[in-house]
Amino acid sequence: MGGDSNCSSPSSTEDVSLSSQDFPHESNLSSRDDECLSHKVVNSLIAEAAESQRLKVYTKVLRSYEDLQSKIDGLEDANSRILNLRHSHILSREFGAPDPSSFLVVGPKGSGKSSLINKISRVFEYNVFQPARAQVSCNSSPEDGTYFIHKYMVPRNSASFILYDTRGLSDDASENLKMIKPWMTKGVRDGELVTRESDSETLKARLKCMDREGSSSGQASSIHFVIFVVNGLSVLESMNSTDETKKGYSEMIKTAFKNPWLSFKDGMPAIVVTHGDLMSLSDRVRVRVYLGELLGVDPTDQIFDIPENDDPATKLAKFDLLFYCLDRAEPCRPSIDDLFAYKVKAVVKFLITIITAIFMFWMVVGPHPGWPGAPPPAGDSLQHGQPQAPPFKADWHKIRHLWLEE
Ligand SMILES: Nc1nc2c(ncn2[C@@H]2O[C@H](COP(=O)(O)OP(=O)(O)OP(=O)(O)O)[C@@H](O)[C@H]2O)c(=O)[nH]1
Ligand SMILES: [Mg+2]
Repeated sequence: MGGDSNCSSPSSTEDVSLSSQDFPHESNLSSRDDECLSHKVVNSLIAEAAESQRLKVYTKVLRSYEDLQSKIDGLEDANSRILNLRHSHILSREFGAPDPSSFLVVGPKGSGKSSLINKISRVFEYNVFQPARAQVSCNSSPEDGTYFIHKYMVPRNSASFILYDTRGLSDDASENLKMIKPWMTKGVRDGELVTRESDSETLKARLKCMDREGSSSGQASSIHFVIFVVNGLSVLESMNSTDETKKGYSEMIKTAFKNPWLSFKDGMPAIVVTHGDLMSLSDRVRVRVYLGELLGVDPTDQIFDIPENDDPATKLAKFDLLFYCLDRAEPCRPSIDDLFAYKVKAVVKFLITIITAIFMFWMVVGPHPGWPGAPPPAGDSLQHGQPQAPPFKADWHKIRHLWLEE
């Protein structure tokens, strides 16, 4: 500690040639001792306060798991509130409704980004036979994983919101900056290949083969908020380890998380901790408290524990995450009122089109006797006593020369 270095006793190997005035007087020594003592007391008080604060946060996080259990009754309500944001693409194209909120899913390689997309997507699917959407890498080979940006509308085919799966972050902060900045400033393209300078030649060649259709075309979409995914097991290992490589995981996520391009003004990304199903509850709580301190965020509010479980509490954690992100992406998201207004606009436009079409048809084909505004049929004038035109009678003998050339 900083204070301790000032309190070291004078060395016995000090230069004997120093004159007596160079040595501290007795009175000075005692005041310095007092100072050291007060430093130690202050430091121990600070350490105690920090520990009690940590304990408080730990209790709060632990309680948040109990709160999830008590909120399970609201599961259906949470589901329908998100589905109410369902956004028809025809609606947005035809009537200029704003795009649904788009969230960029980022995190270290193998942290569970693609799995998280499947976990979230599954919440809105009632057909248990629906296959998983995002490609999950099932071994730890460094060459496997997500290399292309993938767009996932959730629910499938009619988006309430959109998730973008990305390539894992690099250990090199400057490479991450180069990768993230264009996504956040120019937008992301579905199917875009993400390569890095440090990629091996074999990997580059393999990715080129995989990118047969070319990835640079297509319209770029803006990102409205970021979800930062970390592997809870790796965080736990790095917390407890003295091994520099394992400790490096925490440092890497700290640097990447603080990347200013991932934040929206003061709004830093939501953090998702995966692999909780492989940890004890106390370790899951410790990981969240640790991450809260490391990244400077509230672990109960901004860190979401989403393991590979299918229980109602995990489902609620997914909804909590989505509400958090939708709330932060507020300025870009169409409100339910907006969507109602767009739907009314759509119905009015549809009615106007139908009426115009009927009118045009009426003008071209002419009025049918039965239609309003059409002249009454011939029999009607007799009934109403109006004068009738004499019936036409042709004298065939007088006009037959017109055809027979006689
Ligand atoms: N037990 C458990 N395994 C998980 C969880 N999340 C992800 N995994 C596993 O972790 C491995 C990597 O998951 P991915 O979803 O492919 O990770 P990723 O972040 O998309 O990986 P990259 O695309 O390579 O960056 C897979 O074997 C997943 O099954 C989790 O919450 N619990
Ligand atoms: Mg992936």
